[in-house]
Amino acid sequence: MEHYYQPEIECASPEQIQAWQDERLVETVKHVYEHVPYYRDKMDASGVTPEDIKSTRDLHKLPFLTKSDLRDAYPYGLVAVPLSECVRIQSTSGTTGRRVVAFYTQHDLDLWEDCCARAIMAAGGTKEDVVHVSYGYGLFTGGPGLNGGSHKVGSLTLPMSSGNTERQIQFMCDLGSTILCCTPSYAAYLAESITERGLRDKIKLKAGIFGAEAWTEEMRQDIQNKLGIKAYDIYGLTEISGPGVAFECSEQTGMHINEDHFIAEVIDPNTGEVLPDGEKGELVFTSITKQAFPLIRYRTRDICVLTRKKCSCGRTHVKMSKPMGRSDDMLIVKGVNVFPSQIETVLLNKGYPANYQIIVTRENNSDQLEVQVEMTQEMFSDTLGRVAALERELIEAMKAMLGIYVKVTLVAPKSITRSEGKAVRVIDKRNLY
Ligand code: DLL
Repeated sequence: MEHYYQPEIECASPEQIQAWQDERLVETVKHVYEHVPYYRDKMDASGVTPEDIKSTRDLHKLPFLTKSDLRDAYPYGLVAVPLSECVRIQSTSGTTGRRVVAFYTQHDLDLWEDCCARAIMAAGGTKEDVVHVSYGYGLFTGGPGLNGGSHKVGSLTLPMSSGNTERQIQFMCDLGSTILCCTPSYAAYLAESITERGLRDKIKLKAGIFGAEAWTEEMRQDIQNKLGIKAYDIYGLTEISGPGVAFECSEQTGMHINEDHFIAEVIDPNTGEVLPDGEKGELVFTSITKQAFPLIRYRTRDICVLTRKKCSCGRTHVKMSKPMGRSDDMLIVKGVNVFPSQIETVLLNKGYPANYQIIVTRENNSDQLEVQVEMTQEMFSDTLGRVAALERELIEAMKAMLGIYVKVTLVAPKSITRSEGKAVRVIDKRNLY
């Protein structure tokens, strides 16, 4: 139980991984064809039968599944076992359109928790650790996933959930939390609050496992410096189980995808063509060990690169880069593609904190992009009279990064609302017109 670093799986030879994937894919496709009418109809419509799928080399023959399929089949249309076999439902926040609900058998919960346990081990976690879980609990997968993983590692688990920053910090100090799990934006907020209270010396944190939203390398450095920890990335999505689909190891150069459970492809988002490793495109997952809610060729909308370079940690599973934003997060402003992560990079490189808000409006048929940027307290006391010059400097830096004019407004410390879960960075008012 306490050994969730599984070298025989995580460091398996490429041939072994391929053999697992071939066998499990064939079984999964047969299973969904027989048990999920929605899949059968989709495969029939594409003229592909389970017999056509003999190994992963045939994966490209299968149709893609998208979020709109999940919405069409809502709520039970993609469940592949009798409901009496399912023991849990989790769901996405559903900010746009209908919620996505995912189903789990006990076996599915076990494998999900195993994946999270691997992530905790890769961040240096052992049964000696106190794992402080500040992801939300409930329908969101963050809390339950890392909680289950921490139990499997045998660590002492603190199911804090999100919010109540005062109590978070008090427990962290009193109980000696060593590994913090939360969104990177909340970690930045906690770091800020700990520094302000002069409690940096009272905390025992050594590592953080941060994910569920895009964050930049600059933000990683900032959190690492402020909290004196190593900050590891973790990736996942409700549809494919939750956190732990991929996680970072000591090398901190991308996240190993648990290839014994998930097959990853990167495709051209416009043509659907499968791209070779090393090329940037949309990440597509096929789950090959799940019972209740197996998804085949699910388009995540996350843009990233896969690499198979040898990793110093010894793990052989393919690595995904940090998602460079979602294809549906990408803003098109005056015809130019803008990712919030590019704006964040400029700000952090210039020494601003990661507290900012992007506002897009349309005036006289022309898009306007404004970034409100919070100043630190020192900047605020220091820069009276120089604000306009600092804004101009940021406007220049944004122009160099994005190629367009961005209005920059420096705002007072603490004037931008902090997030306790996933940060809402963009307010696009164009839809309201
Ligand atoms: O965010 C699961 C999760 C919980 C992952 C805790 C990591 C930690 P959803 O709410 O379904 O699930 O959102 C999934 O969040 O498609 C990505 O766009 C984004 N995302 C998740 N992890 C990362 C990450 C959870 N490390 C969506 N970096 C995904 C960037 C991420 N984006």
